[in-house]
Amino acid sequence: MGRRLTGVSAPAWLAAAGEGLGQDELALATRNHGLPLEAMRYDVTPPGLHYVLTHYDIPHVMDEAAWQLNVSGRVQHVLTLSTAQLRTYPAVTTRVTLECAGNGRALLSPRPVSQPWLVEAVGTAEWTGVPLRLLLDEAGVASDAVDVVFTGADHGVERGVEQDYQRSLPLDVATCEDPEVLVAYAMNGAPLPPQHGRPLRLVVPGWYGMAQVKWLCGITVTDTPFTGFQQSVAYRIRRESAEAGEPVTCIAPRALLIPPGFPDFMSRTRVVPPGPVLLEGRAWSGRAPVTSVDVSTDGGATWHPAELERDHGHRWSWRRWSRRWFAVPGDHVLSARATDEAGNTQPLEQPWNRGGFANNLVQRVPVFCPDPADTA
Ligand SMILES: Nc1nc2c(c(=O)[nH]1)N[C@H]1C(S)=C(S)[C@@H](COP(=O)(O)O)O[C@H]1N2
Ligand SMILES: [Mo]
Repeated sequence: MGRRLTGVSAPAWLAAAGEGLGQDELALATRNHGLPLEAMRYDVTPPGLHYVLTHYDIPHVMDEAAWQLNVSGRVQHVLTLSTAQLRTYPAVTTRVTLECAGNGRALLSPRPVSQPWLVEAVGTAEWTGVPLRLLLDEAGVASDAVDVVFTGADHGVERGVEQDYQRSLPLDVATCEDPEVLVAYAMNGAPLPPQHGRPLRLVVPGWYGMAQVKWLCGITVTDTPFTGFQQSVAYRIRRESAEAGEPVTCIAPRALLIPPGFPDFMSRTRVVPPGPVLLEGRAWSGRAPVTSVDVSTDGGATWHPAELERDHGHRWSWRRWSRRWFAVPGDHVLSARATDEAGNTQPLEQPWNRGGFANNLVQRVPVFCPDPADTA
């Protein structure tokens, strides 16, 4: 792991009961924006509306032609590839929904102090690149290999540890054919934007965001499990800080509503005129295909099945769901709940861990339906 820099060391901590967001959380929130939920109307998120999360700084890549990707470690031949060389390999395009593992964190109590996501750390893009398996085949992975470590060109300090952003995948995930892990150079048919990893990033369908290493410059095959900061300190599910914890891996099921009606500027409460309303949204799971979505319009007291659109061949993308509702004057709380083929579903009570990871508590959308008789 990296050098200790005690001068800027800060432990991970939890906000005290009732403590508002601090300026440190605000600084992260202004850098790392979420998906405006109304943009879930698009099957593929338009550029600029996809959520963004960057731990350190976005690297300034002046000359894409000079970028090099090194494949090394427990391999027979070290590869050094330019972005132009990568474009000569067979290209694969996959529509993938990415979600940050910390999505939902700011709604937890007590609140883990970090990037304060509500529920909007999600987006869907068409990623084009080279299957990682082809590069590993060409390099010739040694028989004692266990992990593949991915290094980004960004550098920073986290909890007192100076480091490059690094994450690993087990060899079987890295060399899988379905889903194929991609070394991607295009997003929605265009070169990667700077904030999404220009010029190269990893795309691991079904896994939470931390695995999708941006500004990818190194791939190292190792014969021992990788124990870097983002693997063994961050991104672990723990209730107590002393626990080793379980690693964060694939995305738990979640359904979100496209906000109905129109919003109040400050509270974001939705105003919905009385009458028929089409409730609709998106649902996804990285663990198994979503099999059903249920909707509640009474704060979770009763649930009714929604119509779930087919995946149209895009297993790793969110899917549209909808259900008709007849809004009557008064206050309502709307929710949607996804269940996948493996029986994973969304909890109605908050699941809690110190990092606020893999938190898929059902969304609650307060709605006010005005009485037409009350016009002043
Ligand atoms: N090099 C690098 N890769 C990274 C990160 C980072 O800080 N540095 N953040 C990760 C996290 S936590 C998330 S959620 C996703 C976000 O990807 P996006 O910004 O393209 O949506 O990138 C991942 N890849
Ligand atoms: Mo993330």
